[in-house]
Order: sequence, then structure tokens, then C-alpha cells
Amino acid sequence: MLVVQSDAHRSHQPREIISRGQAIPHWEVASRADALLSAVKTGGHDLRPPVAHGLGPIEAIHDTGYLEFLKTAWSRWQELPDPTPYVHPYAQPNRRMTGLPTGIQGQAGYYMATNSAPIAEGTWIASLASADIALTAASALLSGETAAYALCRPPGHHAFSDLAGGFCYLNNIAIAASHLTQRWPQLAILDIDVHHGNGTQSIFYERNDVLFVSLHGDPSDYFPFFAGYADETGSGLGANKNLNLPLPKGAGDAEFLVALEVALKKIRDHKPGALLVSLGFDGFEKDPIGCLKITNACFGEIARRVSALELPTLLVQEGGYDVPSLESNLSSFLDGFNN
Ligand code: SP5
Ligand code: ZN
Repeated sequence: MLVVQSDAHRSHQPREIISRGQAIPHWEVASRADALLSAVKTGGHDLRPPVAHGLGPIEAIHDTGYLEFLKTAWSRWQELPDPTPYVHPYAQPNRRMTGLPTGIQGQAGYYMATNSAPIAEGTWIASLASADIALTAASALLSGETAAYALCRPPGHHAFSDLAGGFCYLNNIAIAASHLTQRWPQLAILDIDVHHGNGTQSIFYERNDVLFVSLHGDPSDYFPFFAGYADETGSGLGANKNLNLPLPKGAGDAEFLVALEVALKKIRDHKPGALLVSLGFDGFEKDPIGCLKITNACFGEIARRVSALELPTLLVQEGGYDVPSLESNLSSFLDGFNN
């Protein structure tokens, strides 16, 4: 399989996130990408660097004020008295609050949905590279490749058009999908990360060309809490083009595969020209922040069933935080995909 990867992610290594009011070590670490790259190398895949696609395809998805914020937030934050090494919001607009303040402290709250997407000095550069990885893999599909894997870091599916959140800054899969619509007017996104892809859902919620289908842990008591429910089915033109399949905490392979069949039927009925997969390994049974019990073998089975759709397919890396298992989980998926 064609794989796109780069080392640019190393410039993004915020040390901590704030979880339940406490600073804890970040889960989304650079060694994740090293482990995933090991699987690619062991599997003998065709590894390529990203090609810069410019800001055009990113601006097709993201708000320009938000992009300007991401690009400049770290240096603006450094001008505060006693600056900390990472931009973290502490006051966020909530119900009945609508202003866009001019200062960096208020803007951090305005453009950051959670306390788990800190901005480090190199976050913007790494995020651009991650989007270029997804775009380069997408461009390979445009040139006739049948499948490609984008080894993205940082991940993207919790990023909204104008919000960072949940370890994500630019929505790599949404940016790639928008790039692919130049060839395929109908697309489907299947999100199997354990967390609901709230950013991706929001971006396509009113569109009928890009179907969004997500399998994830029930958000009633799990991140991202405010989206991912079964009654979110799309609105306006996008009515019935969004499908959420929340799974109860602790669900295992059997329950996941039953839900996957429902997802695949919805995708087939949409008749997409190509498929994009938000590929997270945090549904794995040993994941430190997961809530499901998916086994290593099941990632291979998921891949077999997805590849049986016989669609041009772009795999985009999202989460997965049990670093010692990432290599074998990605190997299981890529092996299953080819067979
Ligand atoms: C891309 C992706 O997988 N993002 C995940 C975002 C999850 N954010 C919530 C982090 C809070 C972790 N605190 C849990 C402590 C468990 N011991
Ligand atoms: Zn996740």
C-alpha cells in the first residue's frame, strides 16, 4: 500500500493536557508515529513524503480567522506576562456568549473547544504537514492508486471549521475529502476511532455529497460528550447523510462488527465514488483512554470488510494511545486490507 509520512510532526510535542482540572502527561505523543511507522516498514509498504498542497484546500474547510489564530497563537501567548510554554484556554464562550475578543486569552477560549488541544511552538507547522500528508495520499487516489494510508500526526477528526479540540487542530480527513470531490462528487467517510468524530460530522452536517458514518463509544459519559448520538442524522441538504452508531462502554469485537455491517450498508446505499476512513486504534482493548474491547485480530477483520466494498480508499490516521500495541494493530489492519 502507498503510505505517506513525514517527521515534521516532531515539532508538535506539548507535554501536558488538562484533564478534570489537572495537568496530566499528553497521550498524543511523537512515539505513536514511530510505532506506526515501524508497522509500515515491517510490512514493506511504499513509503513517500508529503507534497505541499498550499493553503487552498485547508481554507476550503477551515475559517480564515481560525487559521490566523492557529498560526500566530503561540507567539502571541509568549507576549503575556509569565507565559507558559503551551497555549491553553481557561475561559470559553458558553451558552448566550457570542463575542469574538481581540486578545489572545479570549481568542484561545473562542477557538479551542477543549483543554486537550494545547498549542506548542511547532503546532502550526506540524498541523500543516499532517494535512499535507492526507492531501498527498488523496492526490495519489486521484492519480489512480486504489488505496493509500496517511500517517497523520497530529490527528484531525475533533477539529471543527473554527475550533481545535481533543488533540486535533486541522481536520485532515475533511480537507482530503474536499480535495477528492473534484473527481468523485459522492464520498463516504467511515470513522472507527473510539471517539465520535464531532469535528468531521459538523463540517459535513448540512452536505449531501459527503456521507459521515461513525462507530464510537457512547458519548453520554465519554468524550466528546456533546455529539455522537444516534438522533444526529444530518440537517438541511444533509438530512439522512449522517449516521452515528454509539456502542455501550465495554463492547467487544462481536458488537463492533454488527454495527460495522450497519455502517457498510449505509455506505453502499450512498454509492460513493471513494471512501475515506478515520482510522483510530483507541478502541483497542488495552487503550489507556479507550472504552471498548476491540482485539488485534478484529482490526484485520474490520479492514477485510471495509476493503470488500472495493472502493478507492484513503486511510487517515486518527487516535490510538497504547503505544506498545500500535505497530501490531496497524499491521493487522494493513494485512487485512490487502487480503
Ligand atoms: C484523536 C483522538 O483520539 N482524540 C481523543 C481526545 C480525548 N480527549 C480526552 C482526554 C482526557 C483523558 N483523560 C482520561 C484519563 C483516563 N485515565
Ligand atoms: Zn480517539
